[in-house]
Amino acid sequence: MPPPSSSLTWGYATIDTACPLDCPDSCSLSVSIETGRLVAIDGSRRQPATQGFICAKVRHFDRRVYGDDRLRHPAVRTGPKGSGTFARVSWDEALDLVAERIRQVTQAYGGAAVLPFCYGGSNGLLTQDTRDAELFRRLGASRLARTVCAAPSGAAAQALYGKMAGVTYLDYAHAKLIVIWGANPSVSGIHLVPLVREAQRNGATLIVVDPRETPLARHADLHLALHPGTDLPVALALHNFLFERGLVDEAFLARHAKGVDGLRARAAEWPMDRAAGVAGVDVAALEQFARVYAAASPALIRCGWGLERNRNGGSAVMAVLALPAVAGKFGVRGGGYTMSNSAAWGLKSSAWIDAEEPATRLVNMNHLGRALTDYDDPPVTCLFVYNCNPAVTVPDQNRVLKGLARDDLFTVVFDQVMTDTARWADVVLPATTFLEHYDVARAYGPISLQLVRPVIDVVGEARSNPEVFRDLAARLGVAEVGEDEAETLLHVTGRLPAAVRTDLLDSGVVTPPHAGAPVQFVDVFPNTPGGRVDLFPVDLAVAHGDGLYAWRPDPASAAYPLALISPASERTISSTLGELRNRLAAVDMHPDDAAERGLTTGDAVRVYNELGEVQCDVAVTTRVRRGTVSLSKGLWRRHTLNGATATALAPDSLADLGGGACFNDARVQVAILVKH
Ligand SMILES: Nc1nc2c(c(=O)[nH]1)N[C@H]1C(S)=C(S)[C@@H](COP(=O)(O)OP(=O)(O)OC[C@H]3O[C@@H](n4cnc5c(=O)[nH]c(N)nc54)[C@H](O)[C@@H]3O)O[C@H]1N2
Ligand SMILES: Nc1nc2c(c(=O)[nH]1)N[C@H]1C(S)=C(S)[C@@H](COP(=O)(O)OP(=O)(O)OC[C@H]3O[C@@H](n4cnc5c(=O)[nH]c(N)nc54)[C@H](O)[C@@H]3O)O[C@H]1N2
Ligand SMILES: [Mo]
Repeated sequence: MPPPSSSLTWGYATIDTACPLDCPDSCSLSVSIETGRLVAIDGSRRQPATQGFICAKVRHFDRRVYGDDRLRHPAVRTGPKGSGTFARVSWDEALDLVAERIRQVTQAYGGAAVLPFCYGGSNGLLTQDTRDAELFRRLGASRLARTVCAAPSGAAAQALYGKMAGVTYLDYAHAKLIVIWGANPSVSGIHLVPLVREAQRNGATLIVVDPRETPLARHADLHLALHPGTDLPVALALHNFLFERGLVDEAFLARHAKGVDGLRARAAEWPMDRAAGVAGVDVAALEQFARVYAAASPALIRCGWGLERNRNGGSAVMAVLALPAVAGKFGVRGGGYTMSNSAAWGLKSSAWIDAEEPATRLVNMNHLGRALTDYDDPPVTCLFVYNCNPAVTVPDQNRVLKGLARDDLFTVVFDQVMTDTARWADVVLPATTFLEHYDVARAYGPISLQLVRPVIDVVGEARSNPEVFRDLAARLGVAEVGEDEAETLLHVTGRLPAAVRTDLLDSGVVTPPHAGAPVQFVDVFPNTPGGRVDLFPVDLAVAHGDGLYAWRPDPASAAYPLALISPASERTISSTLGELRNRLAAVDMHPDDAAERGLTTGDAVRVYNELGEVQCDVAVTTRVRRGTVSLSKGLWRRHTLNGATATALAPDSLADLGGGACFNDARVQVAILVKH
């Protein structure tokens, strides 16, 4: 076990730890401290993919840790809901109050009236699904379907391959063709970028499929700037091309796949010209893509999350991930696909959550607004938010805010900073950051587990998640008193395979037996029943009736003709670190769309639809395709003129698979507000 930070509160030291934030890379960090205070953070080489460098966000993490918005002590609301006025209280007072209210709510309505709400604050194994899950399960609280991200792609990857491990970053150098499909690693996983560029220098072809001209699209041999939500027809047209031209790896399919005919039949509906027409791309470019993909080996697809966030998202990801099977791209280093590698360890939190999951109501987190304003039997009367900032990150913001404004709703927000959600709380609890607590960081790009440890003195009275949930459980009489988070670390790691645990605690990092770089269909195989790729999983539940790989047309209307997408920004991770951003947000718009509306860069505009309106600046740029506008995800309410963010325009409809969010199905109109 590493020493606790208290032994380091004086003098200067450099300590190894890792970043557990919601990003594929999960960097290994070298942190310099002086007298318990953070001096500098940089990347190390302990986890090979980090290659000694990290993003600017985490390099400047001191601005969050010691910033003005940091929560330093518990507080209770003193003004009207949402006014953001709070008075300091002690932890005992705060937790007694929370326990008392939870007791009242569960007595009046039953446990299901309590809704725990958490998602992406940390990808660590300790900050979610440990003591929190035990508490809420024992209370019989409503369950949360965590669907705001990766639900459609997760369902697709599970059904096809049983979430088989994918190609890891360092193997990108071996590829002769790299397809970056709906991902923007220049922002969302920066360690992939130099490896893609290196492969290009070694002669690899680069294809980018994205409605925006991302930094890698500018360096690509082919940029397919398709209309948002049209990946499914494009991928099916590629399959159809392979099937029709006899470019299919029949031997591989016979040995390793099932459901080929189902996929082939759906693909046959998409000749090149039909798919190109729907996607708004050049037929010749699409054909070139098909030819290049069929011919190249090793050929690699990095599938991101941009293509899942719409009504066709699950089928789109399935069709994309099915390509290497149909075209026979597996079995060589640098060939195959990368999606999320978080399942590569086969870890299940059920191994360490010591409480049965109750059969209570399952609330889809994309329906938070509905749950707060519409659900009864029982009504949601206590909302407990942690690791999440739903006031700005889940669909249908206006409905969410309406719910948070309910006077009869008791809201607890447990966070590191005064988020937009915390402002609506009745009780605010201060959380530690990953520099102040233990965690286990699990990468989902590379394959690694790393130990996260407290390296600086805790700021103010902040406490870790396991500590607070255990304390609350004790106050509510559903657990023993007095466990701290180091004990939770031992508890969770004690349920890991022995070799993994030893490596993790001794060296701080562990990569799997296949050295963290599996060759698909050589070192790893589908974890599906029968061990085969299932190209047409018949019992996969698809929303919307017409089944798997069925395309649903664009939701645009004459009133709302523009597709609004909200991709990741380099300044925040979802909304995390948004408190440090000061500039007004701008919506990106193509020059032709801007000219039609008489708009120029710097004008203030209204971006609106039937759900809401965002008032912000416009930036006129050819980096977004015509008919598409783009406004970053993760903005805070202070970043727009009217306090609304892209989620105010996002419908709470669900994707075809996994109950996923449809952020990119927002269709909008844009009009002038104030001329520059
Ligand atoms: N700096 C930073 N890093 C992050 C995050 C962050 O917010 N900031 N978020 C983290 C999280 S939570 C996640 S899930 C990952 C996401 O990682 P990515 O998947 O790389 O990020 P996204 O921004 O969701 O989408 C990537 C690209 O998809 C494009 N796109 C949008 N709609 C479509 C479409 O219909 N089809 C296609 N082909 N492309 C489309 C967007 O223009 C964007 O360039 O990144 C993680 N890393
Ligand atoms: N418009 C639009 N919105 C989107 C998306 C989109 O494409 N478009 N994509 C979405 C995606 S990909 C995702 S993943 C979601 C993420 O949405 P959220 O789950 O809301 O994630 P964050 O915005 O990062 O907020 C996480 C919060 O957890 C807090 N936190 C971090 N660590 C801890 C801890 O140890 N303890 C406690 N108690 N709190 C902690 C952070 O301070 C932060 O305020 O957003 C979604 N929102
Ligand atoms: Mo995400």
